[in-house]
Order: sequence, then C-alpha cells, then structure tokens
Amino acid sequence: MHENEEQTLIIIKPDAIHRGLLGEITHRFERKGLKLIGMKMTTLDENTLEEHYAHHADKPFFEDLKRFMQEAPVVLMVLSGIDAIKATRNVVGDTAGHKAEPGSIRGDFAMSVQSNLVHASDSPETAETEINLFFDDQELYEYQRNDFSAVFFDAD
Ligand code: IDP
Ligand code: MG
Repeated sequence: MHENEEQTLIIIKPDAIHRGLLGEITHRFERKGLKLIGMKMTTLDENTLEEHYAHHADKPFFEDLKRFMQEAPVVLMVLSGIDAIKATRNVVGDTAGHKAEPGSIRGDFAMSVQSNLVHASDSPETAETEINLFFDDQELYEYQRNDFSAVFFDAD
C-alpha cells in the first residue's frame, strides 16, 4: 500500500436501494479511480446504528435516522486510494441534498437532508473505527489496480 493511501467506509443507504441508484453510485466511485477492497449487502440492526451514529444520539432526528437506515438493506463498501477520504466526501457532496454541488452524488440525486443516499467516513480516525465496525479483516482484499500509476500520477 502507498504511504498516503487511505481506506474509507461507504454505506449505500436504503433510499438509494429503493431508488435503484446502487449501480450509479458505485460507478461514480469506480470511475474516480477509487479501489473497491470490500463490499457486502446487509441489514443494519439497532445496536450497530447506535454505535455508528453515536455522535448524533442527542439530536432530535436520531430516532428517525435509525428507522430510515432500517427501511431496506444497505450495501457496505470499503474504498482505498491516495487521499481517499477527502476525495470520496467530494464525490458524495454536502449533507443536505438540496444544497449539494451539482456533479456530486447528493447534488445530482438528492433533495433531502436525512435521505441523502450515501454515507462516507469523514476522517482517518472515523474511517478506521467504521471499517472495524462493519468489516472483518478477511473481508478486505489487498490488490493493486492496474491503472494505479495513471490515476494517481502526480498525487502525493
Ligand atoms: P454526513 O453524512 O454528510 O457526514 P452527518 O452530519 O454526519 O452528515 O449526519 C449523518 C447523517 O444523519 C446524514 O447523512 C443524514 O442522513 C442524517 N442527518 C444529519 N443531519 C440531519 C438533520 O438535520 N435532519 C435529519 N437527518 C439528518
Ligand atoms: Mg458524518
């Protein structure tokens, strides 16, 4: 792994599954050059959501958020790349869909704040915690994409 390579956790949320946007969203991460190193479909239980969204436990939207995240299965992914965490957040866009930049996933497909299609880790610390919460080591695949040196040509 390159020294500045980062891993980040993505959750394709229930609204994206309902709206048939799994492929579109996954395609955007792939085309950006991010390497998919783990992927699985699952339902999220109450305990896992309490842990994942612990920093939102005191927010008025917490109960609704947990209910929403259980409305359909989700798809979990781990993406890897140089500066992958920030790059992925840029691809995802602002939390509020109606304010998100056109060209971002939320900017192109979301209007809601709650139902904003995708979760992406926001720092190296949260990425590590979140990947450990959702994936076992043997579910992550180490390999080099053949286009690595072209995609990350002048990245540090
Ligand atoms: P993020 O997903 O862009 O990192 P966070 O502030 O970490 O946004 O919030 C986590 C998730 O909680 C959001 O993606 C969204 O689904 C939900 N959420 C955040 N703020 C609100 C709100 O004000 N009302 C309803 N749901 C919210
Ligand atoms: Mg967040």
